[in-house]
Amino acid sequence: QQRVFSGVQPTGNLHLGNYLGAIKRFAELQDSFDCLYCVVDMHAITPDMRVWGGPAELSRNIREVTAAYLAAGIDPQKNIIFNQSQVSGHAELAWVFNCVARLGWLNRMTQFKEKAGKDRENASVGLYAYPNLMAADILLYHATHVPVGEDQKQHIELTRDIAQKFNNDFAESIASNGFGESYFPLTEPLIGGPAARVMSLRDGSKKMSKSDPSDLSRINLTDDADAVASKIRKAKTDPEPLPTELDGLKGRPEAENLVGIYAALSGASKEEVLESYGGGQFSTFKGALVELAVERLGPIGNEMKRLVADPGHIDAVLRDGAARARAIAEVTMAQVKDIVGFVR
Ligand code: AQP
Repeated sequence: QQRVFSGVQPTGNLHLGNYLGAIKRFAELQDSFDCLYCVVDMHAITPDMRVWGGPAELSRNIREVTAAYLAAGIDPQKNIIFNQSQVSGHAELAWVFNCVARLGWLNRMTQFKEKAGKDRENASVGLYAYPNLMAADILLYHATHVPVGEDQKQHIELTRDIAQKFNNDFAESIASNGFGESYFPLTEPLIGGPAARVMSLRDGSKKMSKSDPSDLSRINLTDDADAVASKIRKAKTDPEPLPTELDGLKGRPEAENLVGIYAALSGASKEEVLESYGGGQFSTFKGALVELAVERLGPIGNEMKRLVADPGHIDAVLRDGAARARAIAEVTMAQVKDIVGFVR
């Protein structure tokens, strides 16, 4: 069975990168896969508490991500929408994986290096072990595919390494418990499209990110039309007109980013966008991008605000999703316990 799992951290400032790299694609996959979409709230508390903002903000952000899933068209009946902390299997399996993954593997994770910065001694153990919890999120449901942005590729590779090592280490027990040659699948990332890595509007070398101190660097999903327009108009560009061919975008990261955003929002390829706007001035293209972004994002932002204003529906969706996720997770955890040898 082909199953999709993916998640978004409730860390505030949901932006266009999260939407194009992840949430929009989640909605597109719901017709072809059995999908679980998680609000990964346990990952959200891995930085210092001053960074994640405290309990009230965490709760608000959990509801905001759920609202974004619903507003983007993910059907909570057809798919499972839930928050990670409500299914204890995530933490239980993460512990097993803490004992499967090697320190050397985690030491190579670039996201930890970036997020811990120079003050590594003060980074939380959770931030370091984050990829093991992510592997648990995915493998708890035997997910075969994970739609993510480009930045998460390394973590999916680690998930495969963990699955493989578990399958090897426990090969005999896996076979004697009747699971054949391997227990966990080697999950494939689904990365791609013109917006797999949306860049900051202020600096084409940095990815658009929730934690960028400049609000002008990103388009938030709840930005109103005026904010979207002003951010796109102020987006950094170079003085050259848009090229007519894809090759002409080389070495022009800001131009490439805006073309990629237009392509992803419109469903066209970057080549097609350049066929329409190549050779013209940036101001003309930016005007068209503003119009498209407002048309596509406006209804999502409005629906998110409507849902969050009365969170009863959101909370009911999360409760129902957690119960359904738990039913799958409990089976996995019972099997993992048998495989590892924990007496039940
Ligand atoms: N700029 C991006 N372009 C494309 N995809 C992106 N994603 C994030 N940024 C971009 C994808 O969104 C999903 C959810 O991300 P996340 O919330 O789990 O964490 P993140 O990658 O740490 O998000 P941010 O916005 O970059 O937060 P900070 O500032 O905390 O680092 C993932 O699939 C991710 O690939």
